Amino acid sequence: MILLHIGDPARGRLWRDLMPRLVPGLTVRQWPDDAGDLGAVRFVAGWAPPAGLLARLPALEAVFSVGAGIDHIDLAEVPANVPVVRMIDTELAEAVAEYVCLAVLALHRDLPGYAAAQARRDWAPVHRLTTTKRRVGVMGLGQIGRAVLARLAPFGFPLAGWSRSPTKIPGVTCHAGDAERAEFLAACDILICLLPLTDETRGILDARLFAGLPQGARLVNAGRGGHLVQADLLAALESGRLSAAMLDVTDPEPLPPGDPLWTDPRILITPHVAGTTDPERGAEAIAANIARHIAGQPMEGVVPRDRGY
Ligand code: NDP
Ligand code: OXD
Repeated sequence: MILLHIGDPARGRLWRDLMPRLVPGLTVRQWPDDAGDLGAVRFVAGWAPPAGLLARLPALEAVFSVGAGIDHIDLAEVPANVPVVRMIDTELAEAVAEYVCLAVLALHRDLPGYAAAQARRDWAPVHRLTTTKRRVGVMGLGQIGRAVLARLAPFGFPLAGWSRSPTKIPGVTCHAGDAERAEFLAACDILICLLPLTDETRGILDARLFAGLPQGARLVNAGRGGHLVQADLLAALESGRLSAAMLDVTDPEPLPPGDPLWTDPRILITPHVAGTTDPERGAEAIAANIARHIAGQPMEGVVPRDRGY
């Protein structure tokens, strides 16, 4: 039983040693240097399978994403009968929640402005708002959005959320769909994007959306770079519609050295590190799913193809 690992060779080596202990009979091979007989590959796991590879795997039974998102996998290349399975891991969700707390507090307490003032050696305090007066909204109320809201709750920010289908979260004003989008946005002094990247959400953080936010709102994007129209963010910062942003994801990644996002003093950038799957936990989650699959039980995190997330 062969699992072909695609991505970081160090993780591939760890999985090669660890996974056979978790699923007896499983052998882990590394793409492309140690791929062996592609005809024997039953599982693929990692980040982005190279174009054309999956068509060369006649025995393929499942494709596992090492991340919570699956947008890096071209679904058109995955045979219809082969499930695509995303990573469900509470530790990953908690890591993103920790990052978003950092970002929300940094923007709430005007850190980008103070960093710029420090560079000018300028002692320039600004008025501090209490958390109860800073409204925070989360786009995407999935496993990660909910973990983020739970971590933000003790700070006292009024919390709101927006998802595709209606939902209820205690202590959070929940909105759903296009019909309730404007009402949600109008109450977000800090907006956090934790959506999956799909045809519906690509470019959602654009001038139209920013126009619906309160004047001077702040943005955190920890979803995907493809959610953000970068030129619209720069224009919104220039006009004062937005006052600051923290971005963990960009398009492309890495962000090219000449990109104007790098040097805008109102923007804090991190290199897609909000939540990275711990290699051992990732192996355990995928091994557990393979064990379920072999036993004829449903796997956890299978992505409905028509939904795309
Ligand atoms: P889930 O699939 O659990 O949740 C997705 C949420 O987004 C759901 O609430 C869903 O609504 C909502 N949603 C999807 N499409 C739309 C839409 N068109 N309009 C409104 N709401 C929509 O995903 P996770 O919470 O596990 O992860 C979310 C994303 O976070 C990942 O896809 C990835 O892009 C990003 N991520 C980033 C990381 C980083 O390091 N920066 C790390 C991990 C994840 P509904 O509830 O109705 O289905
Ligand atoms: C993920 C990510 O999707 O790390 O898990 O971005």
